[in-house]
Amino acid sequence: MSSVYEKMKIRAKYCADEIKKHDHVHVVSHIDADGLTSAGIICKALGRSNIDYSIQFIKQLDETIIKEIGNKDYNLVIFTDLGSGMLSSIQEHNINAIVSDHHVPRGDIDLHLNPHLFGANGSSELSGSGTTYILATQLGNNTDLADLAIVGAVGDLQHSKHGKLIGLNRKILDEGMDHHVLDCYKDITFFGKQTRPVFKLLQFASDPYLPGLTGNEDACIEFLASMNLRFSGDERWRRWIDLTQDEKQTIVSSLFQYSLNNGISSYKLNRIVGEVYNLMNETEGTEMRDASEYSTLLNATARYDHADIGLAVCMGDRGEAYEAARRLLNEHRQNLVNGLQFVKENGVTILDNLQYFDAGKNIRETIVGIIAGMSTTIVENRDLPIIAFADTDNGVKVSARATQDLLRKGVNLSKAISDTCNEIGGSGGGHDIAAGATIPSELRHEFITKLDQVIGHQMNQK
Ligand SMILES: [Mn+2]
Repeated sequence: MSSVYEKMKIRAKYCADEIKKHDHVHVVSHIDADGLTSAGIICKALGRSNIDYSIQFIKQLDETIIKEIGNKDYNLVIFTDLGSGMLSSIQEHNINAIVSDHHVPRGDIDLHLNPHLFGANGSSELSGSGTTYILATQLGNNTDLADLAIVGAVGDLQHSKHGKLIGLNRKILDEGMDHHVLDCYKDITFFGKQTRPVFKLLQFASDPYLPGLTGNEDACIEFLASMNLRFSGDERWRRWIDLTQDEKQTIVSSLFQYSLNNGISSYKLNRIVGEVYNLMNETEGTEMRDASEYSTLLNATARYDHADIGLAVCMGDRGEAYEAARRLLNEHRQNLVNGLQFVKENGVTILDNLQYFDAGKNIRETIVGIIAGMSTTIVENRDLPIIAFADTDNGVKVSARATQDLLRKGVNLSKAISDTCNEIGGSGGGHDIAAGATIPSELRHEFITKLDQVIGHQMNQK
């Protein structure tokens, strides 16, 4: 009996053989970190096989877009990190397509590569980029692209549930380590180890939330200063990577002690340390060295309609495109700060089983979900999911964020959101911990009332 990985490779080989019949293909990918790395992987592989390509990034694959693609009469279209939910439509429009995706399949086509078809879980065991990596390895000698595959998996938070990558992601990680393009080890899990001053790691810590430190810059600086940890020789704040092993150990121990003193359960406390993933071909101290920072950099390009820049970074541009991506990341950070400030000033409305805020036009719909997630650091009640509304051109964007603790209490936001859409209107879905929808503006009130009931029901059933 061959393994799931071997079976996927056989299917991937079948898809790769089709690609090799063409000298030009069109790639359609999702506009987020997983979609960008998927596109980067397949475009690099195509380039190495001397196959021309064109590329298109989209937020969501719908009937209209599929029809447009169908009208273009491409010889072959490769869909990455999307497509599995729209297989019958792709077929109806007579598109010669390869779908390399990890979302739950609906329908069936011949050239379809998806972990679900082989009994693997597409939300924790393989991302769009991982699926596309398997495809790329059957097209040529592309094992070095395992690093991008892992960036996509981390971008989709596939490592977060278990504190490490599992399943097929793990196989890809192992391959990347064998080829010295990846490294993994246990370290502090907080964001920004490569590029940010150490106090920023604590200031933005949300999982676990550090009462008294999270969101409080002065307190974080003082906490570190009390350990004599502050500046480097040139009076600049040191980054995590600038610290010695002993200093890192001191901070981690102090954080454990601090958390214990502040009543954080050992279950949460264990999330301070977890597996982290480094890209060994990237320069230390750059975003691309750390899978988590890399995926954030890519998301910053995608969220501001500059997927082209993110893709160029994936393809290896460390000059102009990288500089542009960093500028977008800085703007993105400023927008997050402003968005959080909005939530601070306007507060949240608390219902029985959720809390929500309506950002109107004050927060971009593309970042309102992140702000909702970050709001756990400023709201008083962290035991309720946070829901956010933001105006869009065609209705209201709804973003919902939960915590691992809430999942353990029975909350499943993906299901709650789609059930509520079915009853009230709009369309949406996502993951158990993070989900979203777009609904007609006038349904805001009905939607939140129903969602409150649905989430209450989920927690009661547990
Ligand atoms: Mn994905």
